[in-house]
This record gives sequence, structure tokens and C-alpha cells, in this order.
Amino acid sequence: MILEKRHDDFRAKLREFTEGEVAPRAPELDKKDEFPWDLVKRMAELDLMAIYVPREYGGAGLDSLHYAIAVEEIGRVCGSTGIFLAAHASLGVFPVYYAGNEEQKKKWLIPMARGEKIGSFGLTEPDAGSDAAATKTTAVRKGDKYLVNGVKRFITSGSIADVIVFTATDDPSKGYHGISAFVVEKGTPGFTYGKDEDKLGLRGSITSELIFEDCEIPESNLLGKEGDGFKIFMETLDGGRISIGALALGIAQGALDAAVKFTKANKKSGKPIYKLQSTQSTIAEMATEIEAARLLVYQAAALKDAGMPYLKEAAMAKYYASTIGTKVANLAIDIHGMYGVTLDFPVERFIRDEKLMEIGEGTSEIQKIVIARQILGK
Ligand code: COS
Repeated sequence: MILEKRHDDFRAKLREFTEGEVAPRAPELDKKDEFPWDLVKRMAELDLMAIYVPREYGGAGLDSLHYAIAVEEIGRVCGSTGIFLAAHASLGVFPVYYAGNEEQKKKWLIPMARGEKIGSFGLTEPDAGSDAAATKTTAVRKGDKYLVNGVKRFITSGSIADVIVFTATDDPSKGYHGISAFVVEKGTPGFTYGKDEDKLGLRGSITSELIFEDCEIPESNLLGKEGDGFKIFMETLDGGRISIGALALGIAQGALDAAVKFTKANKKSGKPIYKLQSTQSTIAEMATEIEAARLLVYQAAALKDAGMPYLKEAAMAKYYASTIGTKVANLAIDIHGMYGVTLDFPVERFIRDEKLMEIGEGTSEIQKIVIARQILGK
């Protein structure tokens, strides 16, 4: 896809940051299971925390394609920093931007967009993730408050977030009709955390359990109207799929770049590896898959920017990019041979990170359901 100069320039500028500041931190974030607070601060300074949000609300006033490029470029060098940004910007920021009233935008959107507050998104539960309407967390109205009880699981940035948008129902038997979207702020009495997960990949990101025990939320924390929550979250996930597609794409590009570098720096039986026909065949396959994923991701972002339907395309982008992501990372390891499974090369990190792209934030099976429904009807 031919991009406009402004998008190309944005990518070039971003590379200074990703190559100069993010790439050197990536291996130790992964090894030490360390959250990149320093990089979050830098992303806020560089106006990356809410790229597509208008300036009046503290964002960069750019578009979704800029945002996809940013997540891709950060993912190319560090999946953990990339998933943080995707969760903050797509899942924490978007529902408040999309469904919040002016007061809520002032209180939460502007500080999140400026990077003064970290955002997160609480949908998944021990028994409800793929089936988003099966939410069991309850929010029962008591005068001008809601009493919230329940548990959220696998929430990216959950325990470090200042602002968490979450779903709860007034009656689980009502299915999606009963679901509303709320904001809970860090430190609210009755809102605590379970354990943070020790994960296979994206180890520098935080994945938390959130616990609500008779937690009182003021009615001013309701986003939209009662019962709007399912649709607000579905719309949020549509955009979230573009960013996860962009992240899987970026990690795959990182794996290809690492493989190319390796083939040029090393020899096999006295011959440079890149001159072997088998290497060339593998590199060509990886590059073609990546380019196809890139077209899907950019197309979904461009449709969103044009105000056109993009639900199917976003699900395709996420499905395809995460599927080829693990394949490409695996091929990158094959190219490295035994070196590829050592910690001296980044490709073992890329494959672990890509596996989370496939499994987390909506599995491939969910994306296929969403795509098929757009083609076949429900
Ligand atoms: N955007 C806007 N509205 C949507 C929507 C979307 N993407 N998807 C569904 N809706 C609306 C429907 O139009 C319907 O509204 P009406 O009754 O007014 O027509 C309502 O929401 C219910 O839709 P549906 O009946 O399709 O709901 P289901 O429970 O059958 O939805 C799927 C099933 C699989 C599509 C849904 O649960 C889903 O997307 N799950 C994936 C969740 C996910 O990705 N989880 C991982 C999150 S990690 S952060």
C-alpha cells in the first residue's frame, strides 16, 4: 500500500526512538520481567499515548494509520512496550473517547492521552472472554452508586493502571442487554488485585487479575447509558484488533530483520548463508507473508479513518497477522539454527511474544467467527 509522505515521515522519525531507546531496553525487560516505566514516560513526551485522539483532548491529533504504524514500529523491537501502548491507547483511551461525556473526558481522557494516567480495559473473566456477553461481574444500582462484585482476569496493565474501563451486568441472565461499561480508578475501596501472571512472552508487560468486593462506584463513572456496555466494548475491540494486528506484524518484521542480519553475518560450509537457495526461499516466504499482513492492517486502519465499516477487515488483520507472526518467528529461528534458541539472539523472544499475539486479546477462532458472521450473517 502506498502511504502518504506524512505517514512515511512519521515512521522515519519514530525509528530514531525505537532504535535508539526501545531496542536497547527490550532484552532486559524480557529477562527481568520488568515494566518499562522509562519508555512510557518517553512515549508521553513524544505524544504517542493517544495518537488518534484530537488535540483538544490531549492526543496527537493524527489518524489510526499513524497509530498502527507506531504500534508496528515499537513491536518491531519490543513486543512488551508495544502491547502496553496498544492496551493503553486502544482499550483504555478509546471507550472514554468514544462513549464518555465531556466531564468524563476531562477527568480521564485528557490525562490518559497526555500519559499522566495509565489506562486499561477489563472485559475478560475466568468464565467470560471469547463469549463477551457471559460477563458475571455484577453492578447493582444503590441510589446514586453501583455496588460491584466480581473478578477480571488476564487484564493488560491492570494492576498499574490509574483508569480501568470494565464491564459489569445488573443481571447475568439478561445476556448482553444487562451489560454496562464503567470506570474504576486505582485506589477505590473494594477494588484490589490478584496475582500478576508470569508469562511465556511479552514478559515486560503486566497481566493482572482485578478483584471487586462490594466496591462502590459513583454513577458518574458509568460510560454511556445502562445496557450500552456490550456495544461500547465491541466497538472498542474492533479498533483493538487493528492494533494487535499491527503489533503481531511489527514483531514479525523484527524477526525477519534479525534473520536477514544473521544470514549476512554468518557462513555455512564456507558460503555466506544468504547465498544459499534454501535461505533465499525462506526469506522470500517470510517477507511475502509480512507484506500481506501489513496490507490487511493498513487497510483496516484506512477504512476506520475514512469512517467506513472495518469490523471484518480488522478481524482479518488480527487473525492473519498473528497467524503468520508465529510462522515467521519460527522460520527466523530455523534460519539461525541452534543460535536461534539461545538468549544471544532476539528471535527466541519474538516467537514467545508472537504466541501471545495468537492466544491473547481475542484468539484466532474468535476472529474467524467475527469474519464469518460478516460474510454469512449470524
Ligand atoms: N460493534 C458494534 N455492535 C456490535 C458489534 C460490534 N463489533 N458486535 C456485536 N454488536 C451488537 C450487535 O449488533 C447486537 O446488537 P442488536 O441486538 O442491537 O442488533 C449486540 O451487539 C449483540 O450482538 P451479538 O448477538 O452478535 O452478540 P454475541 O454475544 O453473539 O457476540 C461475539 C459474539 C463472538 C461476536 C462477541 O462475543 C465477541 O466479539 N467476542 C470476542 C471478544 C474478544 O475479542 N475477547 C477478547 C478480549 S481481550 S481484551
